[in-house]
Amino acid sequence: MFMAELAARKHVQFILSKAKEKDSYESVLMEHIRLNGAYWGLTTLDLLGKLDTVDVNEVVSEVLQCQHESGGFGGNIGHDPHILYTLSAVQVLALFDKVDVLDTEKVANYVAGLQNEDGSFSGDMWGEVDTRFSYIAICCLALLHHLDKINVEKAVYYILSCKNHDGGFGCTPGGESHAGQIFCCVGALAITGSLHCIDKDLLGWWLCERQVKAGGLNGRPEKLPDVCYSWWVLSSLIMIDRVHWINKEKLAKFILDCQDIENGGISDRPDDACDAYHTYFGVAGLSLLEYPGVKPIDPAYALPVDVVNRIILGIKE
Ligand code: GRG
Repeated sequence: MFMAELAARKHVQFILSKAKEKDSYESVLMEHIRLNGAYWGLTTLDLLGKLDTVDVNEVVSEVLQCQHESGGFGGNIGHDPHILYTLSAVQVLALFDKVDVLDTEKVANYVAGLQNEDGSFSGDMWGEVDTRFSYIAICCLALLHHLDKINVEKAVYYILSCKNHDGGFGCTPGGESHAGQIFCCVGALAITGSLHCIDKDLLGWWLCERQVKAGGLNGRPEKLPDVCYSWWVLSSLIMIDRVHWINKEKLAKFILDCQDIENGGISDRPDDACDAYHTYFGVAGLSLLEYPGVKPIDPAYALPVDVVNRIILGIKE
């Protein structure tokens, strides 16, 4: 089924070299989201079977240095806490089976404290509300075994209030449907066992229309395809059991065409510059497509399946 080949070794080198860069223009741009970068890079390495090339203690110590006294995590050392980086911290520790280095109750209290009266979640103390934060809170609390700290029913109700007539979901009620927000809403509904609240055929139709002629996926109508939507769209289609509605071979070819086979890395579209974000979502997309040699990833938790089995189901391999 797969015509082109994944340059896995090159991508591992690309990720490892990005982690070491300290002064490049790109690393300065990434500074405020270092924990997100760690999640993208380390999950890529795990999916490619190379997580053992990094020093666990170094990673754990770097993650812990980003924790704030409130229990939440900032994007880098000394930065203000935000729910976005708190999930990345928990996911990175989960990859190494090190969630227990945390005071999980304290982290969970930080996340739960961001739930609003209407069931929605703010990203931090400044109050911006977005369905991204609903997903993050639910995913994070599930990984910490503390979903009981929030009102799940209200959280689900709020997410459903962001559902549109086209079957998709937006950031807030009435917000335009966008594949990234759809992943968040469908993921949160999957984790809380609420997928029956979705019209799967209607949403599946909207999602499969995201595939353009070249095989790649866009995030909403009339937009250009981008490798990252291989994750946001495909994971959602898998969760609602409609992945057979897109052409998987053409999508795999599009992702593989976005590789830099000389220097490693994957870009948004063929021949653009590569970065850790698109490399991760490209490899994660191939994982969802069951590309040989890439570990399977869980579409709701966005972590390798063995990691989710260990944490959520308590299955040790
Ligand atoms: C653990 C995988 C994981 C995610 C955590 C942060 C988050 C939860 C989800 C983000 C979902 C999201 C909104 C993704 C979309 C990102 C993106 C490429 C936005 C670009 O939007 P536009 O409007 O681009 O600039 P388009 O493609 O619409 O032109």
